Amino acid sequence: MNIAVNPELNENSHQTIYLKDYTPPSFEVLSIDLTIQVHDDHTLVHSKLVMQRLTSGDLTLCGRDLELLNISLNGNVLTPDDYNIDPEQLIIKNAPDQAEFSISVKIHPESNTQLEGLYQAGNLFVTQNEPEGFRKITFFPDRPDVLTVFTTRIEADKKYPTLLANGNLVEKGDLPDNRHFAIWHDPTKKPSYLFAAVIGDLAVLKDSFITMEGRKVALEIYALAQDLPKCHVAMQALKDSMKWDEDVYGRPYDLDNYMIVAVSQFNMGAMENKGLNIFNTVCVLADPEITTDPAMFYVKSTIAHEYFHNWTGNRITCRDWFQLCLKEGFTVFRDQSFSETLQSAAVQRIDDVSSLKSVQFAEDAGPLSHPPRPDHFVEINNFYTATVYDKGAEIARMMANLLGPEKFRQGTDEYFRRHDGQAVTVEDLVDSLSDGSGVDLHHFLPWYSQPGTPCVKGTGHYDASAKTYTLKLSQSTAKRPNYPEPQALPIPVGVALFDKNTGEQLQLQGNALQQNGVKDGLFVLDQAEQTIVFEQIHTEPVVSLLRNFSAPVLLDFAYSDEDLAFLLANETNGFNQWQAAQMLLERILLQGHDPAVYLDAIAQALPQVADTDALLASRLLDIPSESYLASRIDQNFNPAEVHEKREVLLKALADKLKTYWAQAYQALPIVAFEDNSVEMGKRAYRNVVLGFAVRANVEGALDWASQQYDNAVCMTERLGALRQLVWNNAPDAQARLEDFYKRFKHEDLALDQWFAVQAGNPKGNVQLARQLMQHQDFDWSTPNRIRSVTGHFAGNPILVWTQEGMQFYTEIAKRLDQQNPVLGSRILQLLSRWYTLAEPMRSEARTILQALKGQVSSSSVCETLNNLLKA
Ligand code: 0A1
Ligand code: ZN
Repeated sequence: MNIAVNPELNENSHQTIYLKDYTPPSFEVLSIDLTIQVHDDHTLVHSKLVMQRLTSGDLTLCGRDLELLNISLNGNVLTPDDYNIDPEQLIIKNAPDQAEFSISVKIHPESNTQLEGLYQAGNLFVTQNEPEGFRKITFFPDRPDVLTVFTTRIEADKKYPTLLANGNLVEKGDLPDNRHFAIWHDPTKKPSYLFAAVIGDLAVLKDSFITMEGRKVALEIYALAQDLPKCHVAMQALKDSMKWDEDVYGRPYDLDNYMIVAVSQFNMGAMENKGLNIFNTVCVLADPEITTDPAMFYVKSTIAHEYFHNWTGNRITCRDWFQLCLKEGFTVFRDQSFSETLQSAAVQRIDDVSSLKSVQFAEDAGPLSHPPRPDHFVEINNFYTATVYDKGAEIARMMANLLGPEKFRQGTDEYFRRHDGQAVTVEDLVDSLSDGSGVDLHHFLPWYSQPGTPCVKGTGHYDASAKTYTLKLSQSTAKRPNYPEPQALPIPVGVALFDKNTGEQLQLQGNALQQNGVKDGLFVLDQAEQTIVFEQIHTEPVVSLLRNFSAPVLLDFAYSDEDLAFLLANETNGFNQWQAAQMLLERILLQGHDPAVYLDAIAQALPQVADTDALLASRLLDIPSESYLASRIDQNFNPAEVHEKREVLLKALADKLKTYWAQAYQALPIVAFEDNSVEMGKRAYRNVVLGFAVRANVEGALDWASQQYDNAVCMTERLGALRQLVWNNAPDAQARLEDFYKRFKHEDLALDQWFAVQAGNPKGNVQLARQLMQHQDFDWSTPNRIRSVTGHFAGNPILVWTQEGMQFYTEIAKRLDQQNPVLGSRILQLLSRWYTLAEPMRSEARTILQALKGQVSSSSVCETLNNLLKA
């Protein structure tokens, strides 16, 4: 019977699932034996499931797009009278307490374009089962709190020599008809979302790691043969991550092997399947010639992220998908901490905060706002969001900072001790951290369930005669529809005082201050309003707040512009210098402040920072993006006006330092490539300086760009130069674009950059983006290629927020609705701020979005569209 029904769904037929309705599974699965037989035009999946009753209730097996061939229970063939089946599940009536199933289904990976379940990507068959892909492979209780032992037999034609699944290889051999098989056994219990299989023809890079317990782990990275030389960076990052998790968290790896497979068609970055990670090529392949420094850094941090999941995600997993931030938030915090060891910690924090503010704050300010632990969803795929990942990481960070390294380690030790092998909740994490450290952290729980970005407001007053500095702080969070009145949250506010005259940092330690709740410079604001008095302050101070971005909040403190300029010059932590610059810039760009104070301050600070830390200098020149500025404007948003203001400021900054750019650029000649923080800093700074030099019309600057392109020894230099040429319509632009295409047309990831640089051209237009999507190398089956156009075009709100721009995105969402709804939904989310537009654009936007209704039917795209229209 074919149950692969694809009914015309409308918004009402998609079910909303609530956290409050969670019920434990009624059966456990003691083991599953899977046989996957791959053929050119279909795949057969046979499973033997041994199940045992835990509680009363139905025996439910999830299944989607499966053709059920036969099913037997405890040796008896079942007929349709014995079960209820619908497009989502199979329910066994009156199931016995011990149930052994044999089930055979037919599936079609060769035509699976959604990239969930088992799918064919080129010559490779791979799985993606998080969150609910396994139900597209076979019938199973596909929920994260059902863990079992998997044994997997894979059979395929010998044209696919690589047959992989989780665990240890126990047997392999030949079969008739030029076919062969491999049997894998994973000794650890795991939920179905961590199951993986790979069938293809791949080369492998091998290495090994000796754990702190003295066990040797075989490390293998599988990729197409031509990509194997690009796997060394990832291999080193894997070994570094394994060592770091031992050193910092005391967590060794458990299995005998760790495999990574590179796949070019993948919806997300990578996937932490137990012992068999599957990676988007963009997150694993790296070579200076085709990979920019930030992209190479992304490879290292993604390798770390997936590796760290082995403890935070796999050995301890989530009870239900509402708890997604339990594994994701904590793991992002862990990968960010690891990445700090690879480059300047200040720059790592700048990059993490900059992305938090431009993506998560924006998400939380609009119709897609949700708490890190949502309490309902229609499609869980829509909740792999910046809020779940990045705000989730900030919550873990706040608790870690409050405890300090030693107590935090006691807390995490307790978490791993209590819950290894279990599927748990956010409460379980907070309980463990509290009990292990001896510090009660339960007041942090509301951070997980309350949406919106809190705003901390404040004033400071120095009393010269009393020698006191009084800080008044208050917090507020905007109420969101369908959520209760927001409550005050515990907000750790990093505080330092600097002597206004000398710039020296003042000591805050002392009894008086401890009584006031400031410990080691961290004050926890946990009421609606609080006052703190610093005593024995002998000279007038400037306060630095929210140091190192101690909480994910907006800060609105009554600084004068001069105070901020002071902090830009005198703060001892590079992150705080950057933050001071950003606050000044927001005042100029959003509140119309005079830029003079900023321009003088940056002109003074920059050369010195550049000499000591070029990477930090490259970030100090960050000007808030138009998208970020847009996220701060809640009504009457006029994209052209924001663009113009930003351009004027950029020009003023470029002109202010016109002579400096020339000097600075000449002082940074191209040298041999080295992968370290210092050289990466120089490359980043050279590109930023080049951009300003071009903007300031420094004589010959566009020729420098052409020369930099021609002499480049790595992609960071080549692409940095190409961007200037293309974005400034330089006479050389076309020739260099053609050269780039010729050089890299066989390197998919480099070709993505070729698409991206053109799609992201601020002087481009929708027509150009559409043309790129008509190009012979554009490929609708590869999400990276689609994103290289849609994602980079979105960097220019002036182009997006036009009728043509919005239509461009809704057309793509419509096209992907059936083909790849996960991707379609993510692309549609780019329009989430439509309702802030000034009229008549706002009404036009509504009309365009409304026109999409009825034309889409996937739960992912429909849920996003419905939410957008609720704004
Ligand atoms: N758990 C992965 C992210 C991921 C989520 C869904 C996917 O397919 C729809 C793929 C990967 C991570 O956090 O790395
Ligand atoms: Zn993750």
